[in-house]
Amino acid sequence: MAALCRCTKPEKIESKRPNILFIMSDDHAYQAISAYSDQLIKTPHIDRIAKEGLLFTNACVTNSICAPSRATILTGKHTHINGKIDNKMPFDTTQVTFPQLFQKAGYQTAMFGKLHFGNNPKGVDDFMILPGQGNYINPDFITPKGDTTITGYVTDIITDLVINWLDQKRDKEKPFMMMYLHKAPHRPWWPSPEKFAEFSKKTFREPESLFDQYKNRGTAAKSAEMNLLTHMMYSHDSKIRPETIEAMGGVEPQVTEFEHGFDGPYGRANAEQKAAYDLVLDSINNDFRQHWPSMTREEKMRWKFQRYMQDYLATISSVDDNVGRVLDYLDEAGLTNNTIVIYTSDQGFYLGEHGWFDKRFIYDESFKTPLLVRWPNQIKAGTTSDEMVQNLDFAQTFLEAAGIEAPQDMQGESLLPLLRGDTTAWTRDAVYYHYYEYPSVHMVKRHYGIVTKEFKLAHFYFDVDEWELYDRLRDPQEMNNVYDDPAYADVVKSLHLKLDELRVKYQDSPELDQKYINLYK
Ligand code: SGN
Ligand code: CA
Repeated sequence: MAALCRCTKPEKIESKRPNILFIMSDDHAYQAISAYSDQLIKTPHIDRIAKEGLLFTNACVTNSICAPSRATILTGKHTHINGKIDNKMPFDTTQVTFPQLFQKAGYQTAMFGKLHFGNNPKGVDDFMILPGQGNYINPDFITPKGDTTITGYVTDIITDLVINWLDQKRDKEKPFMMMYLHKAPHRPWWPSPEKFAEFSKKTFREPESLFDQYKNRGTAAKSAEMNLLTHMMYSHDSKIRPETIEAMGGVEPQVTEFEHGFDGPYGRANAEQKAAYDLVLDSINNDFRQHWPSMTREEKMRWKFQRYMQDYLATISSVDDNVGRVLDYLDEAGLTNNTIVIYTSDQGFYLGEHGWFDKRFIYDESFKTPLLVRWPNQIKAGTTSDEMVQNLDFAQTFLEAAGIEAPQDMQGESLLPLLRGDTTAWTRDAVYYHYYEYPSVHMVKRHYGIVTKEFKLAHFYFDVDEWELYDRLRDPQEMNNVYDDPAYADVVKSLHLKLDELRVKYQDSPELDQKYINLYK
């Protein structure tokens, strides 16, 4: 109504529109956020978003891998429609993305951090993005004015850029839409020297399924290459110097090994930074040299798990500190009440569950993603929702919150009713998932499926033709594929029908499956 009233100054209307601060990290498992579980790490600053807002406990992605998740977030469309099926396929930049719509509607828009594809994001007035995966130490950035390198630790630097833009560059009379995109905690997990020292002394609780033998599962789980013992690399991941391995006369070979896995990140550090890392590296390497040769397979698995968690969680601790800095800035600048703050990840991650690291599967740890939303003007503090929401829904949510019309062909649903606590307006009872990047790193087979709060039905295809069904309530760890269990015959039948309906609703099809197989060759 206000828009029709000539007596209202445009500035006034502008100032009522909410700001959007979209914070996304890369590969941040919900198991590593204390608002979800405090077994591994305390993340007080990220938790604050849920404490003062809403925690989604059943949020998930449509395709658990980096660039496709980002393309889905930007376009509000499933992978098979926006065409960004995997990390390799180019992103069609002629598509409408939600930042373009915000820009057109008079918002100031900016993007800092990891985008993963392209070098000229559309719809943002200002940006500094990492090329590709980016680097933890002294990272390079692509900017509208050319490339630059900044000395320091990536998580701190991205945050400095965000706070500096909010404080110095934005027009304070206009609303903003900021995409604050962390590289952490993506592999290879290089913490800041201080966090490296702190976390390398900690011991973490092992997941129950660390020694999973993949019984009662399909071929895909058995053939995936993401096992901590057999696929996590000595140098690249566990930070064993090549010289240490040489001095030991070699160690048992891995399935894959990067020649410069260690030197890639470490080689970027300057002398002072190296000196700080070296203290911790020396102790890790000495321990490895002394104990590794006499360890049993089980002990080796445990050692690798602890090394993994120490570094992965240390990078998250930096993310948490930096999220705290930004939340403090919002408070100081008086922006808190009318800014929608979202914390999410591009997908979940395995932290030793099923013996794994990485993601890709429709199984819970990688299918689900953290989602915490704060908007004091609209969301009741300390609430939770277990509705099945997806990264597909973000664009329409932000657009509706800003009063901008969403294009008809976006495929998600605005989460605004849920944010406002109105569950009756929310009718979705199942979501659709489709993963494509195979054959490729980690060798997770192509699959699509349907997930409800109770069940998960997935079809693995291409070089297999296998169906899996999990009872999410009775078997939350997804250890038993009950697809052929006669007790589930009715469930199988009804989920097949529902899956067919979802494929039609979202316009996916056997023809498209084949098209993306052909394009991949
Ligand atoms: C790299 C990682 C993989 C990871 C992919 C995709 N290897 O290839 O472990 O699955 O990225 O990650 S690494 O040796 O480079 O660390 S994604 O988040 O970009 O999809
Ligand atoms: Ca990722």
